[in-house]
Amino acid sequence: NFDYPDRLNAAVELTDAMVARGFGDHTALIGNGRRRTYKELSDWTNRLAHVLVDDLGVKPGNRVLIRSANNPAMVACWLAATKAGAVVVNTMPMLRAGELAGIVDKAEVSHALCDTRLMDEMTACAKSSGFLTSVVGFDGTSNHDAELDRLALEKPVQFEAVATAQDDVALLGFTSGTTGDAKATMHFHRDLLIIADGYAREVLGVVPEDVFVGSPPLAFTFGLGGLAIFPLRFGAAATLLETASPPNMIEIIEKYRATVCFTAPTAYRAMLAAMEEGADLSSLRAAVSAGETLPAPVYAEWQEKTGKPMLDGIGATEMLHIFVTNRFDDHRAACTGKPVRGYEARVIDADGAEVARGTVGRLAVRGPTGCRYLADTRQASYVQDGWNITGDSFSMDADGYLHFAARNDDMIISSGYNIAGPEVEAALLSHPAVAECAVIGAPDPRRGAIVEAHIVLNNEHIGGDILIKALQEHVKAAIAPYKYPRSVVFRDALPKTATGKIQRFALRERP
Ligand code: 3SK
Repeated sequence: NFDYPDRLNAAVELTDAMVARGFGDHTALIGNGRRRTYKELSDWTNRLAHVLVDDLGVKPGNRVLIRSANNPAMVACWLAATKAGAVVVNTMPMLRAGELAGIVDKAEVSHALCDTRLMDEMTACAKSSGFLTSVVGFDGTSNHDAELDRLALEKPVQFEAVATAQDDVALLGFTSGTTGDAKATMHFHRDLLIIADGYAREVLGVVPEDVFVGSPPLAFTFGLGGLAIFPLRFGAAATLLETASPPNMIEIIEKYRATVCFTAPTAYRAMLAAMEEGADLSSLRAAVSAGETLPAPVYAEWQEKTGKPMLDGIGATEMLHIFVTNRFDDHRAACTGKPVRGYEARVIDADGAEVARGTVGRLAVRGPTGCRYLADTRQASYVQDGWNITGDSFSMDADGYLHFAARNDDMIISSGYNIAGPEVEAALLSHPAVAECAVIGAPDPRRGAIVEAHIVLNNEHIGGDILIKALQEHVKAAIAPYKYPRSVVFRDALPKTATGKIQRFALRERP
């Protein structure tokens, strides 16, 4: 049971309420080389909320976009906008103007708060948008050297947060569908607390002494939960890294004796290698792996080297966070575990009937959070009879443990990033040399999968290393650079059905 008052503002619960509960002097955020206590975070977010309401005219329900890498200022902006009753849209720092414009238009974003270092693409986006009324820069390095920071310094540290209802929308989480056509998932104020009071409390047993570290962007709900909501809900500390490469994470783990890590298997593999070189990860008590399948050897090696289990889990932006997971006292290799408290899971066939134990089918879940797409006809296929159909194939064994089989759709999951093949195809097709293309995920031992483009060239063009490089740069300039095809294969023709549809499965079936 998750019991919250009717009037509930999640940001107040994570800041002012923590101060009232005696955590004022505890470290809340670590980043940009300094620590901030809960009291400082509460004051900072109240000042920022004043700017949003008094100077920028943000009204409850307005959509506020935040563009930043993971840093304390991004967390503060998110909390401030939530205190002001806005609906926050967190975005990844690598997005280009065209991608930002798609989000702004879909979410009808009225205000954008942008790290000044990332302003160029934001400004370009603003020029083409009919919705944005203001774009304000903040200093992501926390030197308070940008417009938003300067305005905030003049404001009082008390702010009467908007008394939102527990089921008012607080967050729009964007996720790319298989078509690359982004979907926005709406999450209530209470949902932000449920993921902490469910998963983080029940599975991780978070305590105020915990120090969190990890790599997922705060713009991905996996990161927002794991690196902001979970620590702040329990008086713990969050370390925020703008570049969360494995070496940077290791440095932070060693320096701050971090106890809880959220990242993908690729990074854990690199951390295991670093342990061979003497890296000290002994402070970690919880290693959460999600976002891509955890290979059994990584799970086994982690257990062997640290003596602690790696907790594999599955979540979805639609569900907000992890809903099936292993536990400290109940974990197995090549197994995703059992539902988190409050959630139920079934494996069903195409007609919605439960399949026999051990049989692979579609994973369906229901619980206190669930999919609510913003104005999207795909809602009807994602939620059927109250069950969320996740798009993953699983089997459930005789003891009720869930085992991942495959992703049902065309998403490519590379190093924890979800990349929609059709979006990369569209970028490639805008290059004059490309006549036709099909993008698939190719297996890769380090990244899980890489983006592989199969390309038919226009007549006058000849394939080769120079053209491959040019195509890769072309994609990087058009869309977020991590989506570029690491592998390019030139072909005379693409396999097609009689009706002319490209048969991507034929490309995936490698000899
Ligand atoms: O695995 C995922 O894709 C995911 C998405 C949102 C939140 C949490 C997770 C693990």
